[in-house]
Amino acid sequence: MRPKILVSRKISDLAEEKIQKEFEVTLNPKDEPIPESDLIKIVNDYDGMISTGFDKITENFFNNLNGKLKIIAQVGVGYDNISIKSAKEKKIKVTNTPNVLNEAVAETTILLILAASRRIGEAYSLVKTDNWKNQKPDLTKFMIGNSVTGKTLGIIGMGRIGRMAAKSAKAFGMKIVYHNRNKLSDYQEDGAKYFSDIKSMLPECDFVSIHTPATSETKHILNASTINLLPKHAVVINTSRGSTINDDDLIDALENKKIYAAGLDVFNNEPNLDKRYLKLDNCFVLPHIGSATHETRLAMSMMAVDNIYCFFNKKPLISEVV
Ligand code: 8YV
Repeated sequence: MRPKILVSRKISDLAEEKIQKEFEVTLNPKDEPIPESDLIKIVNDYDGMISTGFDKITENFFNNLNGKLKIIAQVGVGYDNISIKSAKEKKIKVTNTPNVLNEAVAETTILLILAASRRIGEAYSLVKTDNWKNQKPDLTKFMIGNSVTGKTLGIIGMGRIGRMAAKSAKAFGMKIVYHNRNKLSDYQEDGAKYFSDIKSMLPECDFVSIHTPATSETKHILNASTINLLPKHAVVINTSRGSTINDDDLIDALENKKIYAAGLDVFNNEPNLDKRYLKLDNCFVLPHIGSATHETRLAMSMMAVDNIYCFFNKKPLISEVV
């Protein structure tokens, strides 16, 4: 009998075709997240599951398993939606999809840097609402933003995505400084300046971009006491997870012009983000699309399928979390 696999959300067509060749597969044609209570009820029929960041795979989920499920292959590099502690206890494999999304997330980081510093949200809505014609284009005031070229970008979390963002930012002549748990090798640093203490780095940043996973250590890494160390012209960028930012503190800094702007792709409590962000002209927002390119989502979907394939064919996993 072929192992039974549950795919919790729509994944790329080619990946769906591939997995159906090897396994008995239940797809989710509706492409709506399966509520946690329903997931718990149905998952016990399956040997493996392909999950996404939208699924809540909590301690409760693991406590209700009957021993059939052996592997959860997440489509995503982050896995903060999964209780890894419970997966370990129940000896369930968890895999993720690192590397293949580095470029796409770095592109989104650059997009946010440019959009926030050049006031693209305001400029775009002016044209789209047909209000451009009502403006007096004063050469020193009309949609004037801040240049990016030659500025200093502080990276919090210099992993694979952080390093790719640094590499892309260098195309604009940006200088890179970074804070990370450990100092990187000279090769990986590639000229970036290391700060073991985030508080010493922040005053030097024209831009600061978060690239850490969501953990208890990185929760609210940007809060009133760290944001207050940024220069007044600083721009905050986040493509990692909303939990790294204290919303009250960032919104206060943006409302009271303690910093210049923010560009955010991720939020606490997505998609029900704090509505105060929507009222701020100096906050450019996106709906968590960091990895959303055809090429990247295909590569992520394929990697999850390949992890399932390797597991059931007793081959080494491509990217094992636990
Ligand atoms: C995914 C992400 O879109 O990879 C991640 O960690 O945040 C995104 O690329 C999301 O997790 C859907 O699974």
